[in-house]
Amino acid sequence: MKQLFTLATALIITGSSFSQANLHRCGTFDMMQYKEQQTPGYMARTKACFDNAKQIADANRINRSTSDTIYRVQLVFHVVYLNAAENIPDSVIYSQVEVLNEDYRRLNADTVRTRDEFKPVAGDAHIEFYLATTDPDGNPTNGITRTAGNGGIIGFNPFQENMKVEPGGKAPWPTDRYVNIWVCNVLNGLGILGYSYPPDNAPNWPSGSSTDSAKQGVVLHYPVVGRNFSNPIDQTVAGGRSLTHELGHFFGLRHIWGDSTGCNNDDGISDTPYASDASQQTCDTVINSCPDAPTDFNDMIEDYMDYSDDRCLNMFTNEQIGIMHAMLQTSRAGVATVVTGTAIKNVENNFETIQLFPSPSTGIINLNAQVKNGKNYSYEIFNAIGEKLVAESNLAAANNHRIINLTAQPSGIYFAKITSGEQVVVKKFQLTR
Ligand SMILES: [Ca+2]
Ligand SMILES: [Ca+2]
Ligand SMILES: [Zn+2]
Repeated sequence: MKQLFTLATALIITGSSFSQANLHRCGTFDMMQYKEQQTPGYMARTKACFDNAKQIADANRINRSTSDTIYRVQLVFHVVYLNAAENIPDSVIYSQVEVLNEDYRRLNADTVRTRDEFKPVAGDAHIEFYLATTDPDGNPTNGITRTAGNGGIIGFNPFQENMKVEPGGKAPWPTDRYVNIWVCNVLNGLGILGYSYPPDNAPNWPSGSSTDSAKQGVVLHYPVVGRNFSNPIDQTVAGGRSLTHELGHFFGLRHIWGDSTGCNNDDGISDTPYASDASQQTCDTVINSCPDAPTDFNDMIEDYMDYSDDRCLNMFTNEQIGIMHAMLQTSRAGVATVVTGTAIKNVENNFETIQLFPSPSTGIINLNAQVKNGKNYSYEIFNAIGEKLVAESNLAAANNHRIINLTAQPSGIYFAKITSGEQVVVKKFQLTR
């Protein structure tokens, strides 16, 4: 793997334009090597955490296939922008959450492209994601923060991590409860699409030995968030799967080739075949870079922890899922709510559209809610300190336009919480007098 400083320096000196050849899908391992230089022992700690999770995963293996346990993970996106294009709209973030829920529940349409030899090990990860609806102070939120940042003239530096520090960046919400995802321009032109922190606080290590908790989370280069982004870097990374990959790291997974070239190292997972290197944005189904025994499989380019084109990534393996579950029971336990029984599927999809306008408003707000399948819905309006001002329940789907009168309320930030079935959508708006 290329050393990041070399890559960055070369690009800055030559002024290379951003092209597919320069895409560096993931900076997680580069970041880990840098951490090791700064704090010797970091890599060993990460490995100890992985080994612990592996033991738990192996012990859980018998029950996993029949388990109804769902891990519901709360996310907050911090958009830290230097210009209007980088201040990506809410709709792109919603599409990103949809991609995650499809990929981590194996509801993605392209599971049909998983090759037959890998279907027996491809699994539903039973992990679901939602945008936080309550902020750290207990107030309603739409799970998205926006900060006019200062990343210098070339964007935010993954080593200084200035996107995570105020002023200029956005400090995290408590990293033991929220998965923080910073969206920013990651060193303009460098080509790093994202990076993540793997869990490193193995239970047998003394407290305080883990990495700075204020850094835990994922950083994404703004054009790879979600799908159908109006100005993608490249179609190979336009499917929203950079975050599927980075959250895999956040839950303890390694790259399937084991992060150094050759066939003598692997990812610690036996149901991913050996691979000598990353597939590098290809969809090459013929490549077989290393021998496996007893069956010699082709490289698993479908696996989210490879560097393939977004259009051919479509699976996690059962052992990878076991590691993620073990991390969600230990190092990452705080970010998930465990739900048992009936799985909550497709929670994003009850609403066709929700519009709340205008914002800012002088007090008359329009709510348009198009609900699918004739379901009822309700809405509640809160002020910035979480006081409920207006609530209406059990509105019929046909009753899809409401006028909400807030002319008696002072100027400020308000939230509308709109609910249908299991789905809750929170919208923020402003009153100005
Ligand atoms: Ca393997
Ligand atoms: Ca092979
Ligand atoms: Zn990676």
